[in-house]
Amino acid sequence: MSNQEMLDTLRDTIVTQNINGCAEATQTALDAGLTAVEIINDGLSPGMKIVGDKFEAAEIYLPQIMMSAKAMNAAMELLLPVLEEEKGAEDEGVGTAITYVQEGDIHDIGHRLVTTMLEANGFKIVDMGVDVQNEKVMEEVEKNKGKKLLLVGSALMTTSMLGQKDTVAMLAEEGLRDSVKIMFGGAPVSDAWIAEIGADATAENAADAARVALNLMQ
Ligand code: HCB
Repeated sequence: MSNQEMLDTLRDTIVTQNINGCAEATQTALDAGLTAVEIINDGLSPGMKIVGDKFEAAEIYLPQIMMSAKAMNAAMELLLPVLEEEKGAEDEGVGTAITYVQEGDIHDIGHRLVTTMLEANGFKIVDMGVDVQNEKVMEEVEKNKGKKLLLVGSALMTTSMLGQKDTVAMLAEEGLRDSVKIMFGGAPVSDAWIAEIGADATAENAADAARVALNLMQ
């Protein structure tokens, strides 16, 4: 099977909610020498994009999305340890990253991928999980004040994305804005949004997030 055929198979297992097939296809691709980043960016994520578009067009419903997410998670069980190995730990000590998903939002697949990539690139991680209130974020930033600090927020819905604006405003109100760099991401987040709310950067995917994060820490 060619690399492209393997990537197409990975995409299709997500779209057809084939949980076992997705794990098998992931292992096959790893065994054939594809990197975890290629498998995610060029196989699994395009599948998730198709699923999202079908949901929006009312061609599929929530139970099907949940099964696609389970297929993605089955792949991630195999990929997360490989991602850490692929990057190694030679860049240790680049900074501390506080990662979280905005209040009201439980989409955690992208958040977990970004968190893993940052850890693999030498960041010390404080993972606050999903559905995190801004007040809790303030507490965590305050606690880590004085370190080389990066706030990494995800929002997958236009509603939860609005909370990012409040995050930046609250950091300014509490006198913490200069203590931390801010990278926000997730499908609805754009460069225009980052500029509007006064955050520092966004990133397209987990590999890009690691690159942007390292730049922000320089
Ligand atoms: Co969900 N959902 N969902 N969903 N869901 C979306 C996000 C919609 C866009 C689907 C659609 O309508 N087209 C939509 C949001 C619409 C909107 O607001 N614009 C939506 C909706 C509406 C909902 C519910 C409200 C549905 C309902 O209940 N009626 C509900 C909300 C629950 C809640 O959060 N309160 C819901 C539930 C679910 C699940 C539970 C079934 C499941 C999540 C399972 C889980 O995460 N454990 C789910 C899923 C899987 C999706 C889609 C299909 C895929 C998301 C995903 O995992 N993508 C998504 C459609 C889509 O996004 N196109 C759909 C794959 C990952 C790898 O990509 O974008 O998350 P990512 O992360 C990337 C990238 O953004 C970047 O790097 C990551 C890695 O490459 N990145 C960052 C992420 N964070 C970053 C931070 C940084 O600083 C930098 C980069």
